[in-house]
Amino acid sequence: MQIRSIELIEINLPLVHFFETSFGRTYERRIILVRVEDADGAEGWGEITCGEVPGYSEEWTDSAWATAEKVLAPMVVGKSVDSAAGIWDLMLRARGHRMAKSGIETACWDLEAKTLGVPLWRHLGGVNRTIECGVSIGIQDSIEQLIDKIAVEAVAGYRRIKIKIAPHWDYEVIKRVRAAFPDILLMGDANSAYTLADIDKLKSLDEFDLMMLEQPLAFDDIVDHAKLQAQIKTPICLDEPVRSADDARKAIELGSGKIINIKNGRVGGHAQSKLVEKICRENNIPAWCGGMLESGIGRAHNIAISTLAGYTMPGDVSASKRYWHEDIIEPAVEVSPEGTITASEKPGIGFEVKRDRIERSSIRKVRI
Ligand code: OSB
Ligand code: MG
Repeated sequence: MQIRSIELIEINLPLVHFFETSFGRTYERRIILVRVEDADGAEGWGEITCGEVPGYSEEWTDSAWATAEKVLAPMVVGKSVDSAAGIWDLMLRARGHRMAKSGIETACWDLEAKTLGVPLWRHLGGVNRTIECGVSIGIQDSIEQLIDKIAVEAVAGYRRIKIKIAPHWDYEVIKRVRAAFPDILLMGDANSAYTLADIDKLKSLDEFDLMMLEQPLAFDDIVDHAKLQAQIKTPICLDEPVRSADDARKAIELGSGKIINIKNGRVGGHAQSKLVEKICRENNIPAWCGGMLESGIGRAHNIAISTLAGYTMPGDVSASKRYWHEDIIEPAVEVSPEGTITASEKPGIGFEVKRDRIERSSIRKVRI
C-alpha cells in the first residue's frame, strides 16, 4: 500500500443536545476528518476523535491539526507499507498524539479494506457481526431531565445506560435513577473527578449495584486505582490511562480495574486497539468500545472494531440521531429495538460518505 495524499478537513457540527462531563460542556463538535488516497485514486476515511479543549486528554482540535499536518502526514505520504497494520510504525518517531495518528491509521484501514473488496470489520478480524449497544448520558440541568433521558434510551432498547458523574452529581442522582429503574444495567463515568480522599463517597456507591465505575481517579493513574479497587466492590473500568497494550498489561497486573474501555483514538488506531483487545481477551478482562461523540465516520470505525471477540460488553456506540440532525454518512447509524447494530457487508467502513454534507460544514482543508 502506498498513500499518495492525505487530506485533512475540519467540520463543525452542532450536537442535538449538549454533552456535559466532569471536565466541561460541549455544544458543538470541531471534528477533523482524514481522507487518504492511494496511487490509483482509491480513498479511505478516518476521524481524529480529540475534543475541542484538552479536557479528556492533552490532544485537542488545533493541536491535532498541526500535528497531523506538519508531523504525521509527511511521515506517511509517499511511503510504501505491506498493509494498513504497518502505518503505525511509520509514525513511531512521533511520541503521543495517538488520536491524530488514529485518524490517519484508521483511514488507511478503510482504504485497504475497500481495495480488497471486504468489509472493514472482517478485515480487522471481527467475529460478531452484530454488536451490543449502550448509551452515555451527560450531566443534565436536573435529575428529572436525566431520568427522562434514561427512559427514552431504555425504551429504545439500549443494553446498558452510562451516566456521567462528578462530586456534585453522584450519590443522590444515582439513588434517584436506581429507584426509577431498579433493573437496568447502569454504570457511572467520572472522567477523573475524584481522588483517594473521596474513598468514603466512592465506597458508598457500592449499594447501587453498578455494572462498573469508569475512571474515578486521575487521567494518568493506574496505581491509586488499584488501591481503590481493593476497597470497593463495584468493578472499576479504566478509560483515560490505557493508551497502549503495555498500559493494559500493567493495569491488569496491578489490579487497577476489572474492565477496560478501548477507544481507537486514545490508543492510536485499529492496530493498537487489536493489541489491547488481545491482552484483555488473554487475561479474561471484559472490554468494550468507548466513544468520543464521533461523526458517522468515527462511529463506523467503532462499529467495525467492536466486532472483535474481546469486545464482550455493550459499547458507547449508539445511533447517529442521538448526536446529529444529519450525519455525514449514509445511511445514518441505526440501532435495532434489541439494542444492537449489525455491521455492513459492504467494503470498507460500509457507509457512503456524504461529500455535500461535509462541504457544507467544513471550516478548513489542507492536502499533504
Ligand atoms: O469518557 O467516555 C468518555 C465523550 C467525550 C469524552 C470522553 C467520554 C465521552 C463519552 C461519550 O462518554 C461517549 C459517546 O457517546 O460517544
Ligand atoms: Mg470514559
